[in-house]
Amino acid sequence: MRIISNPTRSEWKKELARPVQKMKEIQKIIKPIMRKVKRQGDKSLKKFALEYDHVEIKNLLVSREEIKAAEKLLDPELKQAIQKAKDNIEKFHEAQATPDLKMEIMDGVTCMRKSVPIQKVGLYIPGGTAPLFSTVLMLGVPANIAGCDEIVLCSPPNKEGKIHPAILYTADLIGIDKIVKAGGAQAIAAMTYGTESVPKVDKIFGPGNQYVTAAKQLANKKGIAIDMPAGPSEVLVYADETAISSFVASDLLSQAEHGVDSQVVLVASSEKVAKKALKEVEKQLKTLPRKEIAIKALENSVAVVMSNQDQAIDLINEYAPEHLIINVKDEDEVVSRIINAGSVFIGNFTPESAGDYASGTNHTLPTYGYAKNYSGVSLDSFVKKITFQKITKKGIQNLGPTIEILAGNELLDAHKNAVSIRLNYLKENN
Ligand code: HSO
Ligand code: ZN
Repeated sequence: MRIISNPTRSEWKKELARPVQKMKEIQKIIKPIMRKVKRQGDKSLKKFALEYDHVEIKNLLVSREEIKAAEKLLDPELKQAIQKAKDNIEKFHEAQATPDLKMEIMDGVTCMRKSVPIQKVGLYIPGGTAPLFSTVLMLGVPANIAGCDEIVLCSPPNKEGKIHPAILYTADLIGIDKIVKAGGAQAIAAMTYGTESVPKVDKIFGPGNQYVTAAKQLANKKGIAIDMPAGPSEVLVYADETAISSFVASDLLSQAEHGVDSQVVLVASSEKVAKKALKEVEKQLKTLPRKEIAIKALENSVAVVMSNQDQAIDLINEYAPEHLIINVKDEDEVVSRIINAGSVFIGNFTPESAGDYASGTNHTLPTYGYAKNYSGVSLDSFVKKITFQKITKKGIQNLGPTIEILAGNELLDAHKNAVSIRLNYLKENN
């Protein structure tokens, strides 16, 4: 991990550039996959499972027996931990419900707003090197609280044709009964177009590799909503001399182990703080089973010395990290000035892992600088907000003339007439 000292504003972009994503090229590869799934449905999903997952799948849907068998394979300790995490995530997401709104704006004119669940949602849970059953909680729990009618979960099968037991157990605990053995772009295509086994959904959620991300973007072009444009995981730690360097290092490594394309950034108040933390990174790295992945991620990573706090905050807001850890003396001041970040972790005893798993916040967050204009997944992501209005005779008499003037000045006479016709009717019938 390289160190740079007090870069000028014009250097920030270059120094903090994220690893390039070749979305256009990947989209070229996945377009034919999407097309095949659209035309051939389940048959193509089985063909792709053979080609990419190297396994013959007879039934794409996971059976009750498979779920029961998965449950038996899990330690009671893990089941308890999953339950605890679920409780906390439920608590925090239930509290996010917004009450329906009803307001008499002026005499006879009432406006209302109501949250309505998105009917069908699709959750994608990656397979690969880590079985992300925590993501099942992060997506499934709010989908349930929102009241979505149908929740379908797709995850790639392993070489034995199975989905990781903890993913199955967690999905079952939440009550998701449609679990599909399909991964990659083909799974996203299945949820986009629908197949014999997979329902077409209204919105697709979840992380994935570049192929999954590109497929979600194509799905979005076909009119399916997506949670957000996702990229590799990242964390920025802002540390001064009050930070405990071994903690800082552990947080940097916790994100670096996600994938070779992850990026971690340390913003340190002095060179001494940066060097101490990086020495710890080297030390802890040696002990990690996923050190090969972390080492590659650290090559994309940087420690930036920013001696001036105001400039450090500007740099953080410019980078817009997915996760921001604040380990500085003036934490309240810094927290109050953060305007671009997916999720913020405050103080020496708040590791990012808490939010990744069990504190209650959601870990599906905007990466790649999208924290500038996207929020992380929350209960809101699973609902639409519909507005309603009711205007009485008195109401249209009160508001009508204003609408007539506005419509007339926009040169939209039909709009104006929709009001005038009612006002005249009321004049004639009174
Ligand atoms: N840090 C990841 C989420 C995760 N970490 C799942 C562990 N498991 C993206 O926010
Ligand atoms: Zn993580």
